[in-house]
Amino acid sequence: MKNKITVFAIMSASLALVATSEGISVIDLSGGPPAQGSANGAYLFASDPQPTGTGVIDPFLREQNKPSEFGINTSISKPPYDDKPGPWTHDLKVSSLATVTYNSVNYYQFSLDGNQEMNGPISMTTFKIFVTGGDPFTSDTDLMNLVDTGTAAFDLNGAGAVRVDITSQNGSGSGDMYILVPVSDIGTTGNLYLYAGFGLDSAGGGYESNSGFEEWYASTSNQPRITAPDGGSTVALLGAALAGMYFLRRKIAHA
Ligand SMILES: [Ca+2]
Ligand SMILES: [Ca+2]
Repeated sequence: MKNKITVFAIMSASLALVATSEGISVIDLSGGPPAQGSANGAYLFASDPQPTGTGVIDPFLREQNKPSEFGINTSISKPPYDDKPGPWTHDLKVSSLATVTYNSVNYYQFSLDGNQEMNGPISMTTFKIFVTGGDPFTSDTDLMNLVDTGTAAFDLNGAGAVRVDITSQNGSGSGDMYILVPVSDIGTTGNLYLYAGFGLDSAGGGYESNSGFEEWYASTSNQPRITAPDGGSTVALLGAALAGMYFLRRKIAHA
């Protein structure tokens, strides 16, 4: 038991990941950089808002509601959930995405620009990516059916419930948080649908959504890529911690 606590302490020191009593892991990025975390193969980083000119970034999903909100990117004129229709909520081809290499692994990068009252925090409780072949959906019913019954190519909660607390800054910028999702999970072709939800977690913890819309954009061939900070030491620390847990589990299993 003592070893277990030690390993957990190492993990806590390297990543902003804390297990709550309800079994929900909390990645706390609400303090801004250099906070970071990891869940189910993805890496999440707090980022500083860096003002960019109109047209430099190309959002593909805007969603807004309170006290919780869900959105999915689509070019359907009357999109479902809490999507904000318009040119900044639209279909997205996987092939348009640029890859970001982090610790020798290729990822796709999705950035979030949150807008909350008083620049307050917001909690992300759902982050799923679906990939479909053929033409993009033109029916909101079909799209919601995908969310309800489809198998996600990537699900941040796929290895256990996760809540991500994120700071928000006013105005458009390069975002308050970005997430790196393994290319190996998504593939290189098809239509990409990001289904993202914000608000309190299932145990009532975290921060509600409010005020202005949350906005997502992806790193594409003509979009800025953000360099992941601390590209090595933290992940190496995590690797050491995970290796420690692995050997600890083996030790327990063989005891
Ligand atoms: Ca913001
Ligand atoms: Ca908001």
